[in-house]
Amino acid sequence: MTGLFITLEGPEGAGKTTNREFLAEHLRQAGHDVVLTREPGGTPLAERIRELLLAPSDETMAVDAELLLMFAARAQHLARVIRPALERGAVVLCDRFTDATYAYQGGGRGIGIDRIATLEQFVQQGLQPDLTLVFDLPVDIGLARAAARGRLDRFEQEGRPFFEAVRQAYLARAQASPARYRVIDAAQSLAQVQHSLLVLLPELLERARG
Ligand code: Z5A
Repeated sequence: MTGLFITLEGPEGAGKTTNREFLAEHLRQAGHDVVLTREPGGTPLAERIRELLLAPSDETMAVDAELLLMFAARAQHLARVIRPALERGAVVLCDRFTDATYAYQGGGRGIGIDRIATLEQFVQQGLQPDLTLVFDLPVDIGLARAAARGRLDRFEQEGRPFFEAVRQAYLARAQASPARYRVIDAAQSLAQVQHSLLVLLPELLERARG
């Protein structure tokens, strides 16, 4: 693998999608082949799994079914998009990846970390992001941003304790492996957040040059 795999993580409304575009623009200006993608999703089939995962339903989804669907979508995404892009040397900017599974299914739903780690190894076979940007912000701000967008998806209908657990799980992971993670204060104005990203950009470009 010669490319660079960067993931953007954090709770809802943290600005991952907005800032993914911002970073892509700067990396492209520097001459890099940039692939923008997201999870769950990123291929037509994985996007269909995403619809299953996000649609509110009268039938409660079992937590194990949710976990397995996340990894099924990920297996497809890795095979069809992420691995081929990395093999040709591209920079992959992915909106959420397995850290989200540890945060939402682990922290939020209470699934044991060892079970998630088993699936992670099975599906990823050692592939990990080179760098993970965690856009951190207080739960209330994220929920207000999500609510302002209108109809809530199946995850966004969860209560405050769920999102608090998600946030803490992200922060714990970042603290445990500081070499891979950069935590960005996403409660700042968009201009301030993007200034923080510009400060990080030389490091990203350096890593992308390999
Ligand atoms: N999920 C999971 O459970 N397990 C997994 O393994 C994976 C995912 C991979 C879908 O993800 C759901 O899947 C997600 C977790 C679960 N559940 N939830 N909830 P998603 O990434 O598609 O959903 P999302 O996080 O809700 O996306 P989002 O709300 O679009 O968040 P975002 O991409 O971080 O934010 P944004 O779209 O860039 O910005 C949101 C709004 O805030 C927008 O109007 C911006 O203009 C505004 N914004 C952004 N930054 C700022 C600042 N700094 N100030 C003010 N306003 C801002």
